[in-house]
Amino acid sequence: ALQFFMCHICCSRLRCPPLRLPPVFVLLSLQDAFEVLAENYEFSEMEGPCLAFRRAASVLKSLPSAVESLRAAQDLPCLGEHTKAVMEEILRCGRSFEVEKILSDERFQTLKLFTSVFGVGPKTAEKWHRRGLRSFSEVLAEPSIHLNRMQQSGFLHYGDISRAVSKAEARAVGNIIDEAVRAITPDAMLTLTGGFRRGKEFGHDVDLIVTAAEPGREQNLLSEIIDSLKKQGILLFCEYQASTFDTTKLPSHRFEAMDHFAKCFLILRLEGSRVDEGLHSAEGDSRNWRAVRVDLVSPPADHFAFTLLGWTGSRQFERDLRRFARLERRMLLDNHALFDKTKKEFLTATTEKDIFDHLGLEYIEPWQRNA
Ligand code: 8DG
Ligand code: MN
Ligand code: MN
Repeated sequence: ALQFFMCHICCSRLRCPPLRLPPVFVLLSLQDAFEVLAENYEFSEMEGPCLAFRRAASVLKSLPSAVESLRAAQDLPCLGEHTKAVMEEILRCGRSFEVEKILSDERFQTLKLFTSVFGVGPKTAEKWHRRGLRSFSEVLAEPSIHLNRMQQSGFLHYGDISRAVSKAEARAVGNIIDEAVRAITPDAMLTLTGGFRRGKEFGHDVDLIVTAAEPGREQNLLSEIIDSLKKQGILLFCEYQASTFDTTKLPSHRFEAMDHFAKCFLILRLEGSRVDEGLHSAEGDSRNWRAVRVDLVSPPADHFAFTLLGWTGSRQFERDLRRFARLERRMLLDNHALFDKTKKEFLTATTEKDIFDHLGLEYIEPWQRNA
């Protein structure tokens, strides 16, 4: 059967290439196979097939049990010819020639390794690969390569931030930021979002939304939180992006478009979280802290519901919801707003339920948005 390495520390099957980890062999599921194909297309910037395989992986994820027979596979929606062929091959022979070829492809492995660094996207990874670089040490030793601040921090904290964040760690991070917020103003509100809000046990980061009681009052909130974290000596990295939000602008067609609300990408030092000695840290290092990636976004209060819905994910769920709004309802939805193209007006919402109501959908609980 088809096999692949799984990192048993961070539970990530495909996203954790720290080479020093003892690998665990697992069966490669159909879903993993599709994710490999999707990622390979992403590396080649072929969005269409990439999304087709992502969607197929999501369809499988949403099923109550694994697909084990061709018959069960036949009735599944959203699967194209290519997807079906791969599926058939795996169900018939337990392996996929195409997937195996990708997994053993040197370019795929290198891009996978490089993009696992915080701040390194497919374009940068491709550039480094084209220059003949194949490992972190080669990248770090190359004098002509200038790493930006984010990438420098990405390499510096690589072991920690490629290790999964637990629910307890997410809660601890939430408490630290909540305390900072309450010291700044009593009427601001902090909300956990992202994968943890969907009930996931582990995540790659902690996603939080912070809002003030009234629109406009959130303006200095993020900078003040950042100052507070800095004073506490726990801010290891911070990239702050000021708001570029414009109330008159229509919601974006493109899902991948960046968020316009004020936000920051952080790496925080979380005390009391032990690091497994000898695995992710240098030998003999028994520090009692770890680095954690945190995303913080700060929308004005009257746009909170859209931000909550948009940042709760999953990415595939967001894509599907926006697509549904556009094609079935002639409405444009993004992290900021909902626009009705027929009425030519913005629709307001104070809760996620309001947004589902506008879309004529029953409320979907966060833990049902994992596909
Ligand atoms: P994970 O961290 O457990 O791996 O999963 P996740 O929580 O679902 O993924 P995520 O990468 O943290 O993204 C959470 C949601 O945030 C996702 O639905 C997309 C959304 N998001 C935006 N804008 C931005 C942005 O500018 N940067 C990032 N990193 N995420 C964004 O809507
Ligand atoms: Mn997340
Ligand atoms: Mn995030």
